Amino acid sequence: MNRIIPLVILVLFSTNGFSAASHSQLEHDFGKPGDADKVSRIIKLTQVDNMFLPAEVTVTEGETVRFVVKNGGNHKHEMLISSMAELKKAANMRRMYPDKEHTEAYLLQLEPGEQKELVWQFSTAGTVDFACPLPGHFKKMRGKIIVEKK
Ligand SMILES: [Cu+2]
Repeated sequence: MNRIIPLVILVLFSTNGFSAASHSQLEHDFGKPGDADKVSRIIKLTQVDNMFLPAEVTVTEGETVRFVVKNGGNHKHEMLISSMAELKKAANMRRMYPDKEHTEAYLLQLEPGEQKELVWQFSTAGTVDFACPLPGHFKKMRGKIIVEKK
């Protein structure tokens, strides 16, 4: 457990110096890819056209959760976890470069009917946003992850 703290500090400091970093190096102060063996909870989310159900979930600081996301709609959807500022950037990128590949660790891309999983560890208490950044979806298709203090 003790090894986690220096890692988090390292991530916090390293992201501060790279505010103009490339698209694949978005801020990670909301956490990091989690260890599947440490998952304490499964959170199921369903995507419809164009909403997340539920649109608000609560986790605890330090907790590793497995998101099981199902696209129950008739259109392609994504789920991207980040700050609202970064989500807006991502949505703009998709509008400007619709054919660009996106491979962030905290991104899921789902065809209609598809289900995918994302294991994530939330490092800091606060609020983390998520959204489908696809054009025409982004304004409505948003949600919040409340990270409660331990
Ligand atoms: Cu969508």
